[in-house]
Amino acid sequence: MRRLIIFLCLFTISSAFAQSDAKTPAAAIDAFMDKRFGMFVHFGPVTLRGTEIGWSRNKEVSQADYDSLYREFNPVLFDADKWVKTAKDAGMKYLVITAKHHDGFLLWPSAVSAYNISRTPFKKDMVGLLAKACKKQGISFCIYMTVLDWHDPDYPIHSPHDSLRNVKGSMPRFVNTMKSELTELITRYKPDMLWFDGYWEKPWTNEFGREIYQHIKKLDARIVINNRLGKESEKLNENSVGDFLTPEQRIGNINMLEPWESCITICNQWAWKPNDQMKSLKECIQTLVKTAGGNGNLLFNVGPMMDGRIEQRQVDRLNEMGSWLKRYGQAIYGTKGGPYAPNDVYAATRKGNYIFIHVFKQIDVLKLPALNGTTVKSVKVLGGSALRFTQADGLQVTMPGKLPNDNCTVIAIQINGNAEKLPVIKQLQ
Ligand code: FHN
Repeated sequence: MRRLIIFLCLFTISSAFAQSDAKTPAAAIDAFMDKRFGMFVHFGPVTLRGTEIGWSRNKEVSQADYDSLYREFNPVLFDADKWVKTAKDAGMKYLVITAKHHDGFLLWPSAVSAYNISRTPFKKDMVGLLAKACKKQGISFCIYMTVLDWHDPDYPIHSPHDSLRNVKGSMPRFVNTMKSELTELITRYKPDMLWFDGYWEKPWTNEFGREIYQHIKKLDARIVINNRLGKESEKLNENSVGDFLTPEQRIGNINMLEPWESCITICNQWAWKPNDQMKSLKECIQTLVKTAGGNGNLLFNVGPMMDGRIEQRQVDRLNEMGSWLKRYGQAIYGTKGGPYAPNDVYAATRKGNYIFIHVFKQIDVLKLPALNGTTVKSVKVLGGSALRFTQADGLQVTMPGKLPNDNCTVIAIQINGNAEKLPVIKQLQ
């Protein structure tokens, strides 16, 4: 028995070190925030209908039809290496896969719950293949897991759309199942981050959230966890559970104190939708820049098609973002937001003794509020030529006649001190 306890302790410690280079949970959160840009993937049998994952069950798609889609689910063109390469080429540093969404279907061969990918014609362990591909290509592997499950009879809501909202269930049994599924995911696939969702429904409580949080931290103390295990969604405090805030489909406000990540779709729907409207390159780049300018990360969502491929137009758009990041990425990765809050003309990031101004529009003179006690030593287009500037009553920079990049051009301002210590200035241009 003594040997078993020693082994289990050593296993837990080694598995924690194996999962992240970070030495402490706080360092793991800092490392996560330095990544700035990740790929969100919403995928499952619902792609056979092209409707929204989870939400279209018992609505656009009958419950019986939706729950039998797994029998046809066979994304034969799924290639984990290609998904991960698409993320990498886009300049994304982490990938989050919906291993279990509200419809309860598991994208891994679980021994805990039978409603899983091993029972489909596809059969393969999609979560495992993505974990392996991420490790091979140096992308951080992360998992999305819902805390509500409209398919599980133990969960007391079987459909958000009708009277099946308060039926007999057993939350203690449901939470135990969730713990067992999480143990499988953590011990098999060693995710760096867990992205929970579904906290808003009545059966879920902060107490369940804290129970799950502790369960995860016992298995791997360095796993970063979002704030959706708890009911408090707007701030990190004694009523919240998790390590970072998660504004959704919007760019979060500048926040230098609490880690945060905006999750936003490249199209409109989270899961694949035929002919869905896709965001322009300008909107994609400026969304990323304004998020980083607010000191946050952007988790940008794609919904792969039923055959397992990500639509080429989405791959191409992400590639264009990657090209922009190849030129200006040093002004995004590992930076802090500010000191100027994002506005319609520019956003700002900073690192060491540099302030990066991400300019969205063609202007003659860039006017920046004074940074008390700071002297500007040089100003240039990042990767380009020096620019003339004056420092009377703030900073005025004479901009190039034509911006090198119409979507967003970065100006690098070298100062005489540490830019990361400057207070945030919320004054608009
Ligand atoms: O209901 C989900 C939705 O399907 C999607 O997964 C988003 C992603 O953050 N979260 C929930 C809506 O708030």
